[in-house]
Amino acid sequence: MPAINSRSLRRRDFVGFGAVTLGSAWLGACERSADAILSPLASDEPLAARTASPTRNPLRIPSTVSAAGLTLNAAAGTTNLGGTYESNALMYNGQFPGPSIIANAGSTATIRFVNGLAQPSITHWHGMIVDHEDDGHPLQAVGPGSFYDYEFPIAQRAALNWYHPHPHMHTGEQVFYGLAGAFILRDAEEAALNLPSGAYEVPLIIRDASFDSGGNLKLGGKASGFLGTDPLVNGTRYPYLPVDKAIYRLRILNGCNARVFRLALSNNASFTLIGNDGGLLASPASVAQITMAPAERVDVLVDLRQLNANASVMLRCLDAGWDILELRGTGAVISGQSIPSGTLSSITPLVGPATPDRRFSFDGMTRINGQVYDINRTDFTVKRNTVERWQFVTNGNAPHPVHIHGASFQVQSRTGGRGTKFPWEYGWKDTVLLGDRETVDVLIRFDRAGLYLIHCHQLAHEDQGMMSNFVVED
Ligand SMILES: [Cu+2]
Repeated sequence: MPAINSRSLRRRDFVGFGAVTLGSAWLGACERSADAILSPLASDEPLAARTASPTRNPLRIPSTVSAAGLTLNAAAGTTNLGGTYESNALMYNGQFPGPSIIANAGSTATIRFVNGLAQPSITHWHGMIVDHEDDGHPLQAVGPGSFYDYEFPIAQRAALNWYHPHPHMHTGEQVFYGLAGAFILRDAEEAALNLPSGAYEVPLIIRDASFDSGGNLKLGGKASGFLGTDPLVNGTRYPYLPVDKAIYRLRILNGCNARVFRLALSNNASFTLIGNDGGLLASPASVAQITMAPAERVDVLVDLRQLNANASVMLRCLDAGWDILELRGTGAVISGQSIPSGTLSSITPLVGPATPDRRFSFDGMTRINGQVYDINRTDFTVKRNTVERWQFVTNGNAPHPVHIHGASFQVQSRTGGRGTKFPWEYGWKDTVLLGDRETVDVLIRFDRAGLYLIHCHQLAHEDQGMMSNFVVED
């Protein structure tokens, strides 16, 4: 295994940092939640169908920051979730979700993560293809009051990636209480398409949550995974977004711990799907519904050019019965936009073996190929610059959103279960949904040597051990 902390200056004790603020009572409650998620509870979370018409709150749009010279300070605080909803939270730079990090291809990210939490933490840049020292592996977690310095080139195509904690056994809890944010990459290929931008490009971090009687976020514990009672979009309860008569580009991330969304529009219009985890698709696809597992992203255009003032369209989850976001018309007319057709991007197919090189069985709620995660154990090694075919299977307890660090992959096939490769599974992916009875094959090639991870992104499964270390070597 490569030396993990060879650049020892990256991490430092930060004596005296914020120590006074870390002992609040609610963080104690947080610790108990962490215990709870590791043991099954008797009751299921209710799947509340939302039939009432709540007062809606303006959708929060996270502030944007450059990836160059950024400090991300994770700490406990309180946040307004819209209207009168106030909650305790864990936040990056006091924001829920964290600020949207923006970077151009060819630039360099220099980011200091400062751990102001009462637990170990480390930040993983989900979807970013970086060397292992910058990947946020749980071995790199730093304790309360310490920091970790990242420096990596942005050497990949435009995409909506994101960032979140990745400490061993605490990821689900820290993500649930608010530690997540968008990491948006830009490049010339995307810019040439003249896609809707500015106010017409909207990042949507969609997730579920539950609350205690005081309105504070409350993480219920179930080994099989947390399902919350209400949706939150960009940290807003019951959000609405004022929209012009225009085409909107929605950059959607499923930021849930466990819930799979089946998204649709209430006017039965289709989305124009233009991208996913790894950036633009080769060509647009018209889809009426999109299934998204935790950590998956989609990039869609929604045509609201016929939406009159005060009329609205809901972004819905058909499975939960939720109106997640109201798109509320202003009546203002915007001209000069169009829905692209034809080629969006050039995607070179990976060429690799027809039969699997490796098979990963996602077993129960805690194991891959029969083994619970051991942070100090390397489970297999992979040759750099070699295309391999990896096969994912499960003996139940899905959904298992399978996520790989260190490379993007191309989905080849899904047999059994839903039995098809969906339009949002073309192009480049870093997370793919493995359902019960399904077998999913992907092709993957690693361009960097180092220690990386494959794991289930259902965060209760991940924290309970459904994760595996591997080393890419020359
Ligand atoms: Cu899983």
